[in-house]
Amino acid sequence: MLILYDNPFSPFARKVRLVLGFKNLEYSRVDALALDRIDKLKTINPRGEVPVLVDGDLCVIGSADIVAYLEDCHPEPPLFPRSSALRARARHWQRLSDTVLDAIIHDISIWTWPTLQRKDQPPPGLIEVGTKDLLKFLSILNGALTDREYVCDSLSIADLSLFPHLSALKVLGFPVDSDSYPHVSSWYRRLRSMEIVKNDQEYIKKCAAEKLQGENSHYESQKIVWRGDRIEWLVSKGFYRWWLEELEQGRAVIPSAL
Ligand SMILES: N[C@@H](CCC(=O)N[C@@H](CS)C(=O)NCC(=O)O)C(=O)O
Repeated sequence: MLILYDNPFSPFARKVRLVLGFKNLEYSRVDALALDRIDKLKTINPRGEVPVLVDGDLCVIGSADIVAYLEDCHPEPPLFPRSSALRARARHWQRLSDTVLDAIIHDISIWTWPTLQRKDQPPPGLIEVGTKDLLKFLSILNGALTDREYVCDSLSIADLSLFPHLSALKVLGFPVDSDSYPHVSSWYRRLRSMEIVKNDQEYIKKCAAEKLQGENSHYESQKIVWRGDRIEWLVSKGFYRWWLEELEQGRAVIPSAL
């Protein structure tokens, strides 16, 4: 039986859950970022990040590697298009979701995360710069979806990578004006009506009701685990002094590679 070291609210874990659903695979899941499970997670992934997939003796770390592993072991239904050009396009969009879209949304939404208890305000200008980049991303995606139902014509890893990030925007306080991005908007509705997406949404809702209510947090509520792409975006926009202060005050943690 496959075991997914999961977190209901992680977009990367969510991507893997959608892939497991798409391939109709059975698995069990552990909310590995819960405070009482994180030490166990670090024994299999020293970075302390989800998702991790365990298949017998094999441990696969990171969403893109997990997706590639599942595609190798269970090629049907395929997650990657047949033509080489479309496969390159699918990988491109998966990487853009994982590195660029994730970084922008992560860095501007810290103050609206239900799991973090930040009492301060974002550094001046951060939300504005992030919103501008987010809208630029949406505009590029809107162009890529012109005359297409899915990013690579038929449903692929590109769609399943993008969706978890974009579907978090409203909850995180960044609703998108659907009139400005009509192709993104109809693509989004198409994805949302899929059974695997609806089932996952139910799971997230249930976990939110169980774990995000009440006084005692199930998750780390003070420190943020920062990694490469998220730091890169922030630094490239000039917010390095703010981030250094976070590090010096012990509110920012860099994962251990080994
Ligand atoms: N590149 C990794 C990124 C995974 C990642 O950033 N996971 C975050 C959750 S979205 C995490 O586990 N962070 C540790 C923490 O928040 O304690 C992947 O694609 O799986």
